[in-house]
Amino acid sequence: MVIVSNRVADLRASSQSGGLAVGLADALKERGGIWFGWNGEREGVTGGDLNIESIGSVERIEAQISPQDFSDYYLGYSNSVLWPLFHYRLDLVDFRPAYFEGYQRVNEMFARQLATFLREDDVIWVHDYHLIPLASFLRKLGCKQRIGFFLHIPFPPPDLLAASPNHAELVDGLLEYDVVGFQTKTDVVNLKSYLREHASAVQVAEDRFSIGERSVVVDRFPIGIDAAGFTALAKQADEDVQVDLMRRRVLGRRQIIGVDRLDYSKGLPERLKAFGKLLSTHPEMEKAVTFLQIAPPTREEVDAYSDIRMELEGLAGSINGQFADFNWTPIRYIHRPVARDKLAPLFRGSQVGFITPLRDGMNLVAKEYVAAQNPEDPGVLVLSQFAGAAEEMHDALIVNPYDIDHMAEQLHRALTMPLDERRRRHETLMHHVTTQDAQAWLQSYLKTLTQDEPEYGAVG
Ligand code: ADQ
Repeated sequence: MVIVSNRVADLRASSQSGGLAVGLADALKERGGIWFGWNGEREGVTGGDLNIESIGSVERIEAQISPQDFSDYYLGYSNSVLWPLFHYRLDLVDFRPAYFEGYQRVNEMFARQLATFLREDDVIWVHDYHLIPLASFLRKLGCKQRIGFFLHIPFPPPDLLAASPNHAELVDGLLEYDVVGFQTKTDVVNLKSYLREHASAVQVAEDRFSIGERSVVVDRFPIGIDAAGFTALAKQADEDVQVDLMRRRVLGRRQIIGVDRLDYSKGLPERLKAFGKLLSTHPEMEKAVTFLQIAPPTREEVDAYSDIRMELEGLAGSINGQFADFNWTPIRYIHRPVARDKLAPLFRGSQVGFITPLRDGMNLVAKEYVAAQNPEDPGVLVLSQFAGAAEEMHDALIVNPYDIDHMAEQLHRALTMPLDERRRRHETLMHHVTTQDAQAWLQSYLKTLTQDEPEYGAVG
């Protein structure tokens, strides 16, 4: 098995630390193989030496990229074109020919470097938007192996995609895979409609298109978490988390929690405004509830990310300025990453999980919040209708993240929800999170990827 992703996971991390990368790493260790990706440094040399490390039956291979590649491939095409475009934010897209050239250049280089390690019977699984054209470059080098792609972020509707000057090349790149996996039905429908309108692919079955001699499966594989592992983690609170919980219990104060990478797709300003609205429309909530938002900065070299950081700091400051008292700060806004073993008990000790992205592939935090709850006295998940997770988590309070007033009302509803309703909702959500977990995702994707291609005649 060969996994390719922009960054290579730490294969020595204990499975205790959880997370998606660990699930994939375990699957790789079981089968033996390679994990290939960029080493994360920006000062390398294009085509420079690979860093190869053997860990048991797995080889961890890291490639270098130059400062120019970092700017064009990583900051440029991946994070200033594809990320905003795929999150429906055309207003933030920065198309530049040099970015696309850099994207192609790095993908071609990765393909050349990886090809020398491949064996005939390998199965290759490529992850995420940084690497869409990888299969097409591998095919040009004569690779006939089964190659699958999984997109962790949303896939936009044809009209939006067509706004990108390189849309045809991107989709042609996808069609070089044997399996193209998405998080949601909406993403699948979006690619299928694009293929019907713009491409020469012919639909030969519900989930399969043929292109010349070959065919590609287009399907959804909703990603999950290691639910059992996260529940266990949530039950072991460190002393500092326990003290925080006790303090709130004594003061009779409840907590709303949000945890995200600081990203404009996560709907953070709208979320802070909704909390401010809750305080102004329900004055009895003053001093009775605190909003803890953890959002460490990412991709700070991209302008849109420093803009969102400034906007949030301003908003948190102004809401705190309006409502805070000497013994109560309404919003606690943390910029630093918090370790998973602290996050999990913090989720368990928070009465509302407030997860309201404007657009999100899945959103694993929503699933982690559910897994962390005490089933006897669970908190309530308030979830954006535009998170992939909302497609199945119907028992969350589903909100429109652009509608501040409605979000404030749903926060109030969550904070005042009777115990039996909380339990009933949590039970259904928990059933979903534990059955559709990371293992189920992995197995269903790999099953599809390793299946032989059936013979199909074109429909019609
Ligand atoms: P992300 O955009 O990173 O992932 P998400 O799925 O919510 O979004 O989070 C991934 C992981 O990072 C979670 O395990 C979470 O606990 C952790 N995390 C997030 N914020 C954190 C913080 N402030 N401190 C510590 N840990 C934090 C992309 C897509 C998602 C998709 C995932 C997986 O954007 O839509 O669900 O990939 O496919």
